[in-house]
Amino acid sequence: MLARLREMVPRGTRLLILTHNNPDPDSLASAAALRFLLAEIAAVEAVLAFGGIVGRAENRALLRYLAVKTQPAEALSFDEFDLVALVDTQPRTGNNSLPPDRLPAIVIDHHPMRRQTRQVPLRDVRRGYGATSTILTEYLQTAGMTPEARLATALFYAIRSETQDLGREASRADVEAALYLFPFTNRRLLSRIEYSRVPLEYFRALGRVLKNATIHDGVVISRLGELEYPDMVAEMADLLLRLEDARWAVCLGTYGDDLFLSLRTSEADANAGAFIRRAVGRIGAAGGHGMMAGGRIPLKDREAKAVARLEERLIGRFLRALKVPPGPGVRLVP
Ligand SMILES: [Mn+2]
Repeated sequence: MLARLREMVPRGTRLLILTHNNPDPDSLASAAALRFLLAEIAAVEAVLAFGGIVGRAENRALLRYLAVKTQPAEALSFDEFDLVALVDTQPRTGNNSLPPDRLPAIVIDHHPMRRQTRQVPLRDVRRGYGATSTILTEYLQTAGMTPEARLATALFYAIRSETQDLGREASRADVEAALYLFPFTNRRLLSRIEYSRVPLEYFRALGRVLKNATIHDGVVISRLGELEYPDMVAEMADLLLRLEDARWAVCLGTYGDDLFLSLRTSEADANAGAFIRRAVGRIGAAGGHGMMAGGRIPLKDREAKAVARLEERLIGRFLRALKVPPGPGVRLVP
């Protein structure tokens, strides 16, 4: 892979590294690592970009400490770049800002392989891996490059958070990458990321999440209303899945002109990604892994009633697919 990267990205290449929209630690750390690697092996200064925003306090802290410049994908002119690399996402997934007519030159990811990815000249898609950051860590190791503290900290935090401390969908490779990185991390930074301060709005949103949550035979569902940031649905689904005996957690909320949804399950043999893609169907874009998945549906009608109808339809589909009888459920917080 390293030899092919060198070949594909000669000195002077104008390279764009794109993560998925509203990036999480795994995609941000992976992008930073790829940039670092290419600067070292090819003297190429790639541009990092993503669509949407980084909302979650931990992720904002990570990006701040990582100290890499990023650009909003919305403001990019893709013609200015010779090559595009996608990390932690793939073409035509609907969760990145790559124009649909543009084929990336490089894809590094750990989600199931998409059809269009097979046409990508340099692709490294490892479905069995818990994090894309693990793949990048292996590249650094193979290249004999020691990651400096901030990058090592970001990669380490990314692997840990993406796999819930190496417990969710983590492979042997993820454990090995985390062990390799740990001595190079800055523990003070790590702690500051993990225990980052949150804005007042966070607690207000949390209050709404808990108030709106209902339990349906092991399935916890919450409608969050208007989101402070899109990935809040994922953060809250993780939280709700901590309920004893919860098998699934589903969170929905709107941000801008889209409805975002997130799905989490405690069942290791489930296929949350396939499940959410079936539920969303053609009205939006969705995908994920075995135990975690997400989706986005463009709203045709932003009116509260229309949104509520759409949410109810989706929740109905989830409950039917999980063979849970319909009904109002039991309130999480009476
Ligand atoms: Mn990932």
